Amino acid sequence: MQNTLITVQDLSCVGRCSLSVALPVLSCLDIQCIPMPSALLSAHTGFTSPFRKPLTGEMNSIFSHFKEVLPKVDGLYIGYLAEYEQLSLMDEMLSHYDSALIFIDPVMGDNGKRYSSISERLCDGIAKLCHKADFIFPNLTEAALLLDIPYDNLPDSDTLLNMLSDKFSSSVVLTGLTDSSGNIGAHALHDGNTYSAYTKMVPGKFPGTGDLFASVCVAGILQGIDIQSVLQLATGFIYSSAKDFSGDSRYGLPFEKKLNKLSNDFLALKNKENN
Ligand code: PXL
Repeated sequence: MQNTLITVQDLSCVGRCSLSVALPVLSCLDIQCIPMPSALLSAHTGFTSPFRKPLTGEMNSIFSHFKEVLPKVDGLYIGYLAEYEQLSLMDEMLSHYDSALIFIDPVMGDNGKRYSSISERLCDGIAKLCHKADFIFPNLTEAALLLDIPYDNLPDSDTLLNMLSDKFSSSVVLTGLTDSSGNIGAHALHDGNTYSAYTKMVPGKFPGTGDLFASVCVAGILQGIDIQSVLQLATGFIYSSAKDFSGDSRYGLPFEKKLNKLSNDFLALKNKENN
């Protein structure tokens, strides 16, 4: 049976991130993906002065109707939230869909800094929400914010994974890590086991990479693929999308041509899991 998932994130029209990447990736990995837009932006906030409208009132109306037309979902994937007032609705949704697997990507910042559009109050609220997650997907900046420790003095990744997992009683996928050879990848802690996957680093900062990564992981985990394979699938997909990139990195990774291979690789993993 096909899995159904609600994802709560912004719709940023220009610059591949959030719903613009979650919808195609989750769909191509056989999830019925139901979007709940948390904000409408002309472009993500890496561009100068985007139009930005939080959709808090609209989200409440959408959820009222979801309660009629969508009695059950298999997963809830919460990403970028636009304002503090959206948190009480997230609590309500988590209580309502109490059998769903809960994935939270605590989108709060990058490169050691909080995003300017994410207030300190919203950050604290997102951290509180993470206590209700089954899986969280922080990058190093978000790990520092979640643990309230300085970004410049972070412990090693295994210690960080344990601190996050202990604090939030959840599985953790820590993204944007580099190893001693300059490769980039992710570590995970799930059911007491650790996992990691790395690929060659492609120089440049590509907004939306964390959203692409989390979307592949969410699809894989929800469908019972083992965590090691999920991390390898996600890092491989990102690398293949990034390796031939040229141009303005604010527009994000050109992942579109790689969806076909992603889908085929995923099917092979699913078949292996079922045999
Ligand atoms: O990819 C994270 C993200 C999501 N949504 C918006 C953003 C960003 C990062 O800058 O600006 C609107």
